[in-house]
Amino acid sequence: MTELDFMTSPQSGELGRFLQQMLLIRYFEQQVEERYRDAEIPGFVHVAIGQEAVAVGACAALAPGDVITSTHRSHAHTLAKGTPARAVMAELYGKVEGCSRGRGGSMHLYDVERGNLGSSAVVGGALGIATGAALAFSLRSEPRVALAFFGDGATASGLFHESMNLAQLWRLPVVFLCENNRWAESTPLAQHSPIADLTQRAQAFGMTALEVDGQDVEAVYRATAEALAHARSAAGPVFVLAETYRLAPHNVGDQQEYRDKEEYELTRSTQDPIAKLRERLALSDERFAELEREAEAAVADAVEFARHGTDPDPQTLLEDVYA
Ligand SMILES: Cc1ncc(C[n+]2csc(CCOP(=O)(O)OP(=O)(O)O)c2C)c(N)n1
Ligand SMILES: [Mg+2]
Repeated sequence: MTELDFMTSPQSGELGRFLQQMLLIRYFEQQVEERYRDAEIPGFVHVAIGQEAVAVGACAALAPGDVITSTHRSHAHTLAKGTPARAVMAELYGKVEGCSRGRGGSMHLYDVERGNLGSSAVVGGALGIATGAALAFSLRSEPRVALAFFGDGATASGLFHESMNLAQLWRLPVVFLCENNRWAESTPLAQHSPIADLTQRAQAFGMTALEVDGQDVEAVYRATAEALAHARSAAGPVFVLAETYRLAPHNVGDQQEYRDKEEYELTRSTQDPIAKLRERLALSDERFAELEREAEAAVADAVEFARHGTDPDPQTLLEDVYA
């Protein structure tokens, strides 16, 4: 693994903002779980509870003009990239006011204006889109970077290897950010990857790799900033391996029969990125409760907005269909 110096730090006050964003995402996802169980939200829903620090730290490091792509577990990335909670919730409810105009749902969140080129339900499916965007930036000599979020399971997909290969060959400005929660649905890392150290995936292409504690939002911010600077300077793509934890079932409804219950409870009580940041900031109980109430209120507002949204007109069904 190539070491890069972590020189960039968030400015003072930023960590407090990170905490607010992480709390918003946590309350949003908990509410989504409940609304889904009450059959208000259709389709499949995957929450990123436990992985909030990766989304928030990485998106905070992006410059205006940079873009992201996401996965089936995309609410946190989309909120962290700046899409309002109302627009994300309305999308989950299938409403016209949603960020994908109600046509996508949970696994297809788009917000091109805010630099979100979309999430894909196909594991690894958006990696080619991020790489293609980076190729466009490179050909136009624009100082922009594309950042692709994906999971450890996606590193076994063909598109991952094709994207890594071309990105390195052509020195494209792309950051491949792997959220290693060591699970692909019910399959543990040891059963889907022949190597335990996923930075070796990058080494195979001669690509710079960084490893970071994905439960530490500041560390994620600094590592991503370093990776972005490297990619932006035309030095080539960077693979960032964020070690994280899925503190929730794979999708809402998954009973997690495959997971050791004691180990799961221990991980939940020791690896919560919000609890870690709260401790780091030494917030009083009153201040933390105030932040929780703010997040709760913003999510309640988003749910009410989504419930009163507009159902798409069936007449528009074929609009935006290209193939
Ligand atoms: C090409 C493809 N194969 C299988 C699936 C079914 N599937 C959905 S999520 C998932 C696991 C993905 O694991 P990972 O990439 O580590 O992401 P995580 O769920 O851990 O966030 C699988 C196999 C799919 N959606 N697409
Ligand atoms: Mg995974």
